[in-house]
Amino acid sequence: MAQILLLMPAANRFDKVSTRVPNGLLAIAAPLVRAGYSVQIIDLKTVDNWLAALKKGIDHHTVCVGITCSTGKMITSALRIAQAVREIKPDLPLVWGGPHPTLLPEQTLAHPLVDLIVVNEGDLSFPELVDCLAQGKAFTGVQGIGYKVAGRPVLSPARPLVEDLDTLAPLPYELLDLSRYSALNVDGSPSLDVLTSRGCPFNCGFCSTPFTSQRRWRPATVENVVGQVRRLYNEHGVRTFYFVDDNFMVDLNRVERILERLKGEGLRIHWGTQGVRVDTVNRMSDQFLDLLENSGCKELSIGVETGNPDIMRLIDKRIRVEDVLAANEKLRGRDIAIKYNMIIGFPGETLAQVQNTVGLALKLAERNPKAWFPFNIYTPFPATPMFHKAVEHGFTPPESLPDWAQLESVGWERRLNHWLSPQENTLLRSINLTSYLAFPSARQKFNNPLLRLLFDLYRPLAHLRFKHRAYGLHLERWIVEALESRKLS
Ligand code: B12
Ligand code: SF4
Repeated sequence: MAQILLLMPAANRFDKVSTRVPNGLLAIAAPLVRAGYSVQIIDLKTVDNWLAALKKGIDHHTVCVGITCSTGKMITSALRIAQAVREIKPDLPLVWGGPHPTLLPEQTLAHPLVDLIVVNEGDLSFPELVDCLAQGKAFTGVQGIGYKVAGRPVLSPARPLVEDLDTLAPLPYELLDLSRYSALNVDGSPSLDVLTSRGCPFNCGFCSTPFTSQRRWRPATVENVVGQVRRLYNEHGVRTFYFVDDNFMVDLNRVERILERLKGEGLRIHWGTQGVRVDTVNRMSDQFLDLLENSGCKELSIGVETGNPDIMRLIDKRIRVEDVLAANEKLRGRDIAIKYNMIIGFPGETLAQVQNTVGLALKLAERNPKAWFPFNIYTPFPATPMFHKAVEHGFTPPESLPDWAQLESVGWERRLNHWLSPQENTLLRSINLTSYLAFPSARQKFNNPLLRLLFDLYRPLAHLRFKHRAYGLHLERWIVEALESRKLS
């Protein structure tokens, strides 16, 4: 039987903290399994010896190897695997897909370890391409792919986005050992990421979703979402779900109907979601919030980004600091962890503005003890509205696939040109590390018991540092960064 091998490279510090299921690979595996192909997924986050797994996985039935890839350190891992595949079976086509090849298709194709790419959604393009490869037919007529002619990158016409998510094949979870994954550790029960919609109608300056989704939000129906949850609940024992949509709550009525249906069917779950906007929270009624809490909601991940009106405008967030404070008042007092995502270090942002954002976080935490605040350092991802602003401020974009590995969201400013002075950068890195570890609600993110114990031990010190902005002699940061740079080399 013709066989396809799909590979998830390793990424960064978050791989081990909370090991997330590779939904992109499951999505492209689904139609292949339905069409009768034998599909294998090797996830470097969960296998102990990926090279041995690769050697075992490739045989004369293998049609091609698919590699998913985001911008950043994952590229280094992806190239390493691609090189290994070349050495095992030199004529096996290497097909790349995912965020990075989608955002920079020609440059990705220019690398010798990339034979073909799928641009943007692969649900329809990839099975068509695989059919062509398996049957030895020409693939140049397949929409949404890239290939090479005489070594030069050529892109086929773009494929329209999938409009009706209900038409997609069910995800083949049997290809993975689900016990190795965790999205949110509420009570130690298995937890998994699930997608209920794609796309987002907004246009935030740091985000590439407006580019890839063309600002079109496409929801699966209530029946489809409940069916996905029911299946994971009954067949795989999953009790905690994390909805990883770009924007889960565009339609509050739909969320309400999903939660009512789950309750009606007796599916007693815990759940969390990313992709919640502040203005959406401010549209929620008390009844709706009661429903969230009673239906087992354990975390809402909300994009606040900054505590400064000028930066809010710069990033086109379309909310005000007052809206954030109002949303916090609505959410306080409930048994729901609130993850307020913050970004610091935007081009042109002053240290005083950074400290304002820290101040906003402390104010929110004072009113709501269930709040926590991962502060990330702004990363100029390609194809985002703010990318050019970053270049204007001194960012030198990498020019080849291997070089984009340096734009790893954790630590890119230590490797590429930017606008921050060394002192500013050091401060931002200290805020970044301590913010993740300073608040108790972050605990349920850790699925590794040893890391959870370390978190418990270190958290009081992290909180002291964050609250008093005391980053002198930041030994912990040196240790973490030294360990990470050793892993990078
Ligand atoms: C869930 C999610 C996460 C989760 C889990 C990610 C995971 N499972 O690995 C968490 C919270 C951990 C996370 C973290 C981060 N994320 Co994130 N995340 C997402 C999100 C919202 C959904 C991913 C998903 O499941 N999509 C659904 C599947 C079906 O889509 P997909 O993976 O893109 O796959 C489709 C196509 O790309 C294609 N495809 C994918 N792979 C392949 C492979 C082949 C061979 C082929 C043919 C096709 C193909 O076909 C698939 C089906 O159509 C995306 C946004 C988005 N809409 O994709 C951001 C996104 C991927 N994340 C992003 C970022 C920036 C981050 C962080 C760096 C944020 C931060 N500062 O901390 C971190 C670092 C993550 C890491 N380990 O490197 C960016 C990536 C930008 C880039 N240039 O790479 C995105 C695009 C968000 C954005 N709009 O900016 N993330
Ligand atoms: S950050 Fe969130 S709200 Fe803004 S465009 Fe991206 S997905 Fe949409």
